[in-house]
Amino acid sequence: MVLLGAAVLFAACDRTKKSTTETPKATVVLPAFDHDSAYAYVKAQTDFGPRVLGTEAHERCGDWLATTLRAFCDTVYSQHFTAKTYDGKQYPGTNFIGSIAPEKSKRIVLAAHWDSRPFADHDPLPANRETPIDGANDGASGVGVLLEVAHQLHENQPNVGVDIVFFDAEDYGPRESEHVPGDWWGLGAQHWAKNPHIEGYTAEYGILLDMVGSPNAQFMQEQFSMRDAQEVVRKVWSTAYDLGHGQYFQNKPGGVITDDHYYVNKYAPFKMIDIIHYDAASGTGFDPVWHTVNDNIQHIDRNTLGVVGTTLLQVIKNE
Ligand code: AHN
Ligand code: ZN
Repeated sequence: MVLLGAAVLFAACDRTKKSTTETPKATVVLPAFDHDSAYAYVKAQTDFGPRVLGTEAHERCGDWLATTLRAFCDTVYSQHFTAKTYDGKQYPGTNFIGSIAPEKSKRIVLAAHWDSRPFADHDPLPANRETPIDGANDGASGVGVLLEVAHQLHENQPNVGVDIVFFDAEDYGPRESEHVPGDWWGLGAQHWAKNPHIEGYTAEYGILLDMVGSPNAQFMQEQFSMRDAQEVVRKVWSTAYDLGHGQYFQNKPGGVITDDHYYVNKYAPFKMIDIIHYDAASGTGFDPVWHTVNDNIQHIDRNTLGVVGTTLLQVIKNE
C-alpha cells in the first residue's frame, strides 16, 4: 500500500511537471524539423572518422559539408586559413559559410564547429587519452541540426537573411594536463571574426550550437552569452519554453565557456550566444562523454536534436 501510494504520488508529480514545462499547449504549432534527417547528418559526419586537422577524414568531410550546404543555400563560401596550433604546428583550415536570402540586410548567424578533437584527454581510461574522438556531440551535433535547419529554410524562405557558419579548428586546444597560455581554442572563429567572408559583414545577432545531441540535455544560460547578449538569450529561452521545451532550456545560469562565440563577441561587430549542454555534476561542466572516446553516434538522441532545431526555426520565424 505504501509502495502503491508512492507510485501514485510520483506519477502525480511527474504529470504536474510535464504540464508546465513539456507538453505543448494545444495552440502551439511546432515548425517542421525532421529529427531523423538531422541525425543522419550527424552520422554522415562521424562516418568519415575523427575530423581532426591534417587528416583525410577532415578533408573529405569538409568537401561533403560544402556540397551539402550548396543544396540548401544561395551562396556558399569556403574560407581557407592556416591554423597555427599550440604545439607549434600549422594545418590548413576551412570555415564554411552558407548564405540564405543573401539580398536581405537583416541577418542572423547560426554557427557550430565541424572539426573534432585530436585526443580524448578526458577519457577515464589513460590508454584512450591519445585517441582522436568522433565528436558526435562535440561538433557534429550542432552541424547536423544546422544542416536540417538550412534544409527547412530552403523549403520555407525566412523573412530575414540567415548565414550558416561552420567553424574549423575549434577543438585543437592543449590537453588538460598541459598548461600553454594563449588563445588556442576557436581558431576558425577567431579567423572569421577578424576576417569576415564579406568585407564589413555584420548581423543582428548569432547563435552558436555546441553539444546539442545528448539524451535529456540541459541548456543553461552560459555566462559570456548573458554578459554580451542577454536579450538574445532571453528570446531563445522563452521561445523554447513556449514550444514546450522548458525541460531542456532551463532558466538557470550555466558555465563560463571560452567557445567560438567568445571570439566572435571579442572581434566581430555583433554578439553571439552559445547553446551548450551544461552538467554541473559531471566534474567538467559538460556532459560525461566530453573529450572521451565515448562521444560517438551511440550517444546521440534525435529528440534533443529536434528540440534545438525547432527552437531555432521558431526564433527565425518570429523575426
Ligand atoms: C574549454 O573548455 C577550454 N573550451 C570549451 C570549448 C569547447 C571544447 N567546446 C567544445 N569543445
Ligand atoms: Zn571539444
